[in-house]
Amino acid sequence: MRKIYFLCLLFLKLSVLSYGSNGVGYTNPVISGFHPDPSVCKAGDDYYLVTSSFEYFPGVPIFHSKDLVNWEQIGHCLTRSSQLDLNKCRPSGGIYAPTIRYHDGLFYMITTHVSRGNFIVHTKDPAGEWSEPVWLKQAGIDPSLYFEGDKCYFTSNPGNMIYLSEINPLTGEQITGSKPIWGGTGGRYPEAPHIYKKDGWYYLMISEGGTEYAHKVTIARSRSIYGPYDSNPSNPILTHMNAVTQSNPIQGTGHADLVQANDSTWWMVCLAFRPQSGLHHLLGRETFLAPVRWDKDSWPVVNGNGTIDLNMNVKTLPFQPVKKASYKTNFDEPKLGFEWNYLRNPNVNNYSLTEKKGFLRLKTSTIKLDDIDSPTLVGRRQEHVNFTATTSMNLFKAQKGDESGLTVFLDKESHYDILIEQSSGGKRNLVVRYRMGVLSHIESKVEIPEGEVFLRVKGTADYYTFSYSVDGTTYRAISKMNTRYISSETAGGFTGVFLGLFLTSENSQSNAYADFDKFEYTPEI
Ligand code: 6LW
Repeated sequence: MRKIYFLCLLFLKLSVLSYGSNGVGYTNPVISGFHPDPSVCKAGDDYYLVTSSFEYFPGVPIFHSKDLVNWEQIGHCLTRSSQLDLNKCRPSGGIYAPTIRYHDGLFYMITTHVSRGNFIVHTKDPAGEWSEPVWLKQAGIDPSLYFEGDKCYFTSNPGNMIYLSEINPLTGEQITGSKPIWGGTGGRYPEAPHIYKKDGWYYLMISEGGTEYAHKVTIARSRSIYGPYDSNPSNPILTHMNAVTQSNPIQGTGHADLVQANDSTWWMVCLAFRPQSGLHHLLGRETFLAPVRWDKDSWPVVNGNGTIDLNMNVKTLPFQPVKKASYKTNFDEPKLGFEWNYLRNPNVNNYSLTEKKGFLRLKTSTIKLDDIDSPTLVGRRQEHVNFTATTSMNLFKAQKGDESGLTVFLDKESHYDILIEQSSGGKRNLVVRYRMGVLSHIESKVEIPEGEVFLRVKGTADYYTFSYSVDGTTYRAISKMNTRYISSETAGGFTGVFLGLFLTSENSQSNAYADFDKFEYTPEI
């Protein structure tokens, strides 16, 4: 009896430890690394969040949480080429700004393929497969859905106004004409519209100012969904464009979505970036969280004063920890984790986890990292400013012109590579190479013996340092490059840095393959 009593006590204690009742304070960003344009919805006790994926495949990562702070990726909404065709997709083209909503037992995800238009997919199981897309007539980016009764309203921004129409979300049919409803408060690029209803008001929240330093969130309301919408006299409700936040490590706050939690508190998710090395950011735009209250005139107030911080000293929902994506893999699982992505639609025959157990085998193609195509490349996001990533690999059946290694990749014109290159006479070189715009530069080249080699990149705010080892213990640093040249400010675009494993060949007859034994990403927080 005594034993049972103690076991019960222990169980109770463990439950309290892992499902902490405190829930006070959290750290922003809540999803780090390139995860922009967050949208969130609630289904029962569960919260789901999606972000943009541009030219990467699968498309639209989806996360689950019970407390809005701790998020676990549970899959992607667009996993099949029939849903997402990224053929010849330019860097930062492809999938922009998804919205997720839950209505009547179904999850809907609406997004833009920037070269094709807006579409919706739906599912009963957000961690499972989503439907084939239905395409919509109304143009403009940043589509959103608002459900009321049996009606579904669709907003997007064709031009400098937010437009509204009624649609059938299962067929894509547009039921009413597109009506302009609000143009914001005068900031450029009025976008990211979402409609919510509270206490008889329709609230239309948008972003303005562009995704850089002038980014802001504004809101208007109306008694009718079609307007006229009156602007909140206290707009913007979130921005870091003013003097008060000029030293804040978070900048560019905008593109937000609201959700009301189970305990009736309101929360906002938004994107922002964290400048490093002067005013350069590397991790793309990330997902942040802020509490929202409603003031006496029924307007939302974000985190007390319309700004957010890295350390948020606010009461949260009770924490429920989640399984975090692994930072280390020995490639002995049957599948790669959701954190691994391809560039455009991959040729799946070029990737295998089964041909040699415990290894990721890459097979060659003549498509280069610099092509608008899908090279043999699989990577994961750089999620921390300070990190070390190490992989061990070997190259087989290689001929002159075959090369394989680790790339620090922003886009086809902005990447730093550490690789093994096969040269003539059966020789092998370890090379560090930079691609910056039209410039391509070989920084180091050293001859190395055949066999396994360990490649390492260490990132800090200012530099990526490249080193290698032939025994896995002693590393030789051979090159150091500024982070800023592959930052969003220098290179442009909407994405963030990926760490990718690749293999390419000059020769279409090459049968080369590379076996990667492990990939270890160690954040330094
Ligand atoms: C997105 C727009 C934006 O469509 O950037 O910052 C665009 N906001 O809303 C691409 O992420």
